[in-house]
Amino acid sequence: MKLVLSIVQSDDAGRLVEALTRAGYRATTISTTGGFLRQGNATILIGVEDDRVPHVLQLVRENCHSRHQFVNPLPPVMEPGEMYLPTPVDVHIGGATVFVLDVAQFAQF
Ligand code: 2BA
Repeated sequence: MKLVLSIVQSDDAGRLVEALTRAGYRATTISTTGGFLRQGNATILIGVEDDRVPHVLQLVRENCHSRHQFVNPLPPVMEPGEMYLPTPVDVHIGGATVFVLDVAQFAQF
């Protein structure tokens, strides 16, 4: 058994979980925050048999889309009287960041 851990953008999470559930998979969504942008995203945990992993990854690929976002970089340390004009930076956010982990044991009580 594998645990597919997918970090996706919040806007895609609902559609992905719906597609997974419709296809008969079980999923858990955790609200998470990206370390770089400090913005909300979603981490979706999907426990599946090994041979189902390619199909789960296909559903993730189909339902999660990359986007561009402009962010203001952190201001530098300034001397009194200096002025800082922030220039927004274009950040490309991937559709999904996926980790596939081996499951040592699965139990439900
Ligand atoms: P964030 O950490 O908020 O990163 C959002 C996007 O910012 C990243 O998109 C990447 O394009 C950019 N970025 C991140 N760190 C950067 C840096 N040091 N310099 C320049 N640009 C940077 P993605 O790579 O698609 O990542 C989307 C989200 O997936 C991340 O949100 C984070 O929550 C998660 N993630 C990505 N790689 C990860 C990893 N190796 N381990 C754990 N979580 C990861």
